[in-house]
Amino acid sequence: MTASSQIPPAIQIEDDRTGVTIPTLRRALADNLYYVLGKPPDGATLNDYYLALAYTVRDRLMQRWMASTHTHRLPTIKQVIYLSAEYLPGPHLGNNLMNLGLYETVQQAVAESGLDLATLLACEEEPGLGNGGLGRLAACFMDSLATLEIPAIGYGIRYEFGIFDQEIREGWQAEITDKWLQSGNPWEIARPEDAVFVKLGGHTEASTDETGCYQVRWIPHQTVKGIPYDTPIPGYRVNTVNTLRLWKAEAPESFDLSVFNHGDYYGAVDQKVISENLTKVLYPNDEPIQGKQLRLKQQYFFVSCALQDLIRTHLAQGGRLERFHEKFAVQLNDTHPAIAIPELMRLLVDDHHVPWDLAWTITQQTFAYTNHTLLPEALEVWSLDLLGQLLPRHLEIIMEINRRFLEDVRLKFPDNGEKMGQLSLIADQPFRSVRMAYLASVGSHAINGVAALHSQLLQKTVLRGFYDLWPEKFLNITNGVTPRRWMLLSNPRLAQLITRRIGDRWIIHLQDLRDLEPLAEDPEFRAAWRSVKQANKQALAQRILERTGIQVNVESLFDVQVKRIHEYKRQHLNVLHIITLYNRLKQNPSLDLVPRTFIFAGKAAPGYVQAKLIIRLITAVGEVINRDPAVGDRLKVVFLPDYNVTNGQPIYPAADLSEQISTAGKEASGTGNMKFALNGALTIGTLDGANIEIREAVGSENFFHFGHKVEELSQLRSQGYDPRRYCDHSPELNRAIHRLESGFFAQGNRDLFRPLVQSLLNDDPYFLMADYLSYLNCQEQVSQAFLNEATWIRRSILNTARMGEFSSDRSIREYAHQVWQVQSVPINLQPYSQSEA
Ligand code: 73E
Repeated sequence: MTASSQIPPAIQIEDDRTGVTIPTLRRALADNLYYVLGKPPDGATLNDYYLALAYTVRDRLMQRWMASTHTHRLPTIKQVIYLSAEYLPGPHLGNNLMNLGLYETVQQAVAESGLDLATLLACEEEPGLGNGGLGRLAACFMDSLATLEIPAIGYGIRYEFGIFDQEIREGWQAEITDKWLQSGNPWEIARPEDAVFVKLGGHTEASTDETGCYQVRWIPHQTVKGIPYDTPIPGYRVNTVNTLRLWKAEAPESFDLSVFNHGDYYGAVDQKVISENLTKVLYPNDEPIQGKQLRLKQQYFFVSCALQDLIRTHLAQGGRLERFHEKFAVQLNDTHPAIAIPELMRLLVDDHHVPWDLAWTITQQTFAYTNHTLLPEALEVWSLDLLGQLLPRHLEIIMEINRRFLEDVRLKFPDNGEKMGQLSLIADQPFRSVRMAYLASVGSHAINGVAALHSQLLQKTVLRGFYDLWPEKFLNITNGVTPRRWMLLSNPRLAQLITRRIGDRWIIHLQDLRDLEPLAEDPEFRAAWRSVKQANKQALAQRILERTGIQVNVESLFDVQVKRIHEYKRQHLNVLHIITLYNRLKQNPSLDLVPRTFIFAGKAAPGYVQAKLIIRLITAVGEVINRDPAVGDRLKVVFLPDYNVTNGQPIYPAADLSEQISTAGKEASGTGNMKFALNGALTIGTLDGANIEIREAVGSENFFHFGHKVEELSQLRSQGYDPRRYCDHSPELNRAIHRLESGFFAQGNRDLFRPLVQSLLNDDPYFLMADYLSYLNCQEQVSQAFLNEATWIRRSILNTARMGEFSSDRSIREYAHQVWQVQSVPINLQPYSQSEA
């Protein structure tokens, strides 16, 4: 007998929690339905089946997740800590199936059990824990971190109510509370054993201890308990499974017994309600929420939970606090978590008795700050009053950071009192407040913007003084999107076509899409490309019909603008174009016009009156145009309700034209612009945010650009901008504005759109009037280009082929090397007991 034949054949134990054959998956599904959900197959709802399937998939992540967590905790391994008040991961089931490589097998297993995977996937309520681009970016980054096998934890808030669901009622936005947790969340695991306590309010007391050391004690008014809920974030076809850890606030005890015993039952329950309110709801605003104490509480709460969690695990692993920054690289997703800087100082100095100077070095080495906006109204400040009430100790620490910082400034620029005022973390006007972007800049070793133009403007405007002080701290890292969700999952037809021709490495090396370039000349490939686009348009048309009752022509140009509704994003400029085309048709009914379907989607902040009016404008223009027989199916205007990750997925693959038309200098980056171009839409856009880099990448001949540049707009402004002048010089603009003024789209009501018209005619802060003509001419070029199908498809292929650099994998590699100094850590899948040995 040979040695090898003595080894018994590998025994395959097909465990119901790990096996991936079809019979095992079917058994696991039935098992989870019965034993986890307590439902017999004949009494189960579709949602029960969805939950059973989700548990079946979660089981198959568990070994990788535990191995990753175990490995990532080792003191020698540096971990990325992403602090973000928002995450928009989208539905997990489809993504997890794909990343595990189980999509097709599970589809078949489910089918053999008499179910349809697509129907089960549709049961999942997505976690809408963010407003828009910033939260979605955090989710793309979590996907890329795991795929690149970089150890990471995302910390955030487990809002009980996420972003509201949007309905359109009589043309207006109506907000419906989001109930994402209502039917159970199979992806999260509560970890009450890891709870931490967070102090709020009260006062501080200074003393000198027996060794003569100055000490400060914070005596809080209230304490809340933070309970972590963990969600696994698996990488694509790797063993790494990172963690998204979201915190829920609870009362420290269910009942305040002393109050209860005194007979004040309601008073006791009150405390519980007050605590739980903290993480009850996401502020549905993509601008900062000024002056709201609850918002500051939310920010402080999750940041304090996160830092306490890190210090605890670090110490438990035998780590030393002097080395905290060698174990963790903490990224601040905008200023929302910037209170982490004084909080880490407090934990180090007050709780762990680290000397101030050392604590400050550790803090600066730990944090890095990403700025996402330059809009002046969006720069966060907290009044000293409010901060002092809620976080008295942090206010003292911020004042001390500022005192020391300004002392350094004074030494560098003696006799320059003005400089000190400019750089101070404390603003005096219009009220005494902390400038959070300044605090984040002083407390971080790296500061980045999210697109090349944005980073330049950041250095020249908002953070100019800090750039002059420390140019070496500043860098640009252009945003990206994950090709897993935004191609593979959302555009399977295109993904398959591409993979058939160039293989599947592009999924993790998006630059490989370059190999498609020569195929742009191949008529057969072009035909296949066109078929995919048409099938995607057909699928979207079907959804449009179901959701809005509007029948659209799939041969028409699908002209799409989907994003938050905001004046600077200029959805109303798009509308002015639509009205102009309509006017032309009314003037000349036999006009040979390239048929278009205008598709809009996006939520308006509930308190943003002008944005809500823009939604009403879109629906009103649609109501008139869509039913005008003189128009036929040459123009259609659609507003798709409730834009979110789920509803966005079928939109990008079906677009011919991507509208990226913000006022130059206002959109920090944009990421929708990337999703469209990656899926083969051509862009019409201003030279703003990442549009500039997209245009450079795809080639200016494959991108329709228009509008004033940043410098041209500042010139216009300084010359005394007069929007009415443009009306006088353009009869078509004049006519379009007149249509609005006359009440034509509002059943004769001349008041309805008056606020919009007045804003355009009187100050037009976003320069719609100045850019109108250029936009119109550019749209004419788009129409002409669309008429030539062969060259349009060629350009579409070239867009996709050249979008490789806009993968969030590239962004994350840049953060890893230039900011975090972290490496990939492949995860070994030995059974846990062996890896312990
Ligand atoms: O340009 C986008 C950018 O692509 C920017 O407006 C957005 O961040 C995206 C990702 O970098 C953004 N969101 C917010 N600030 N910038 C924001 C502000 C307050 C609350 C919520 C979100």
